[in-house]
Amino acid sequence: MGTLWATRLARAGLPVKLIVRNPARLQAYEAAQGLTLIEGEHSVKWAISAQIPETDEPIQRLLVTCKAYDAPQAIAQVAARLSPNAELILLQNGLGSQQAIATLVPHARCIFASSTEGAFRDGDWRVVFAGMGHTWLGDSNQGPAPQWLEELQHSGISYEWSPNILSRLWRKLALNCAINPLTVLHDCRNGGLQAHSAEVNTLCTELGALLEHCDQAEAAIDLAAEVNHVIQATANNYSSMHQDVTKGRRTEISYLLGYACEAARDRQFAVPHLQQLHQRLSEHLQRRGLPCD
Ligand code: KPL
Repeated sequence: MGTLWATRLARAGLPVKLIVRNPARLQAYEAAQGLTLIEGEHSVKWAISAQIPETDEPIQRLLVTCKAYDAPQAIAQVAARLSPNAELILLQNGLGSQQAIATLVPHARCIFASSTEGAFRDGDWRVVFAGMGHTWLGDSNQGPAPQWLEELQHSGISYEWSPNILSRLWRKLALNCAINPLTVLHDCRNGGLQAHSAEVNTLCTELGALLEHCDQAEAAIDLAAEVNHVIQATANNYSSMHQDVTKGRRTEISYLLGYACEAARDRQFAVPHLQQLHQRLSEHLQRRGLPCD
């Protein structure tokens, strides 16, 4: 997502800078001489300048695109560089990391985002734009849309300011909780869950009740219908969590199922099926030598 945004912003003539993890990554990036955006037959390399977190330069606006489990630490590394009225756009999956970041940098404005854009890397510093999608942005404190939002339009990024971004993030979290863990446990494509519809629907009922209990009643409306629709519409795809496990990568379990179970625990709300699913998934990950947080 970071490459997808950076290249499109650069293409629109906006001043973009990358912050890469460490000096070794900076050296690798400099050798590649830029970020490449591949759209259909077209492939264009953008020589965007890059730096490391320790660079001594104030940050006014920061797009954070690392995984949920890396994001708070990444922000801690640059916190001292943030201008007094800095803005952070947080593009993490699930919930939990955004709130952790907002606590870390209380003076910055945190804008939460949720996107359906599809992209994958076909090499280091290269991204293939796989599917047009849409991005919702919003302020968890329900503040107004920032002025610069129109710049996204000029960059060809389809977006919308969402007055209730938390509801969107909760809804996406519920969808991911109902689909992704089961695709891992049954080792199937999303469509394979059609053979486990009773299990899926039980989870949807419990997730819907949890959403209502967390003051997110809007996010609970017709949840099971949407989950079943997504399963059908993406029947041939492997879920992102299934892909992570297959490739031996850490999953975002803590920010999806983990977050849902913790929200239930904090409110003393019983979610036996979600808890059991969390337990089964944790054991599965452990057996494969993957972190279960
Ligand atoms: O968002 C998804 C993912 O793979 O992460 C789907 C499968 C569409 C819904 O859970």
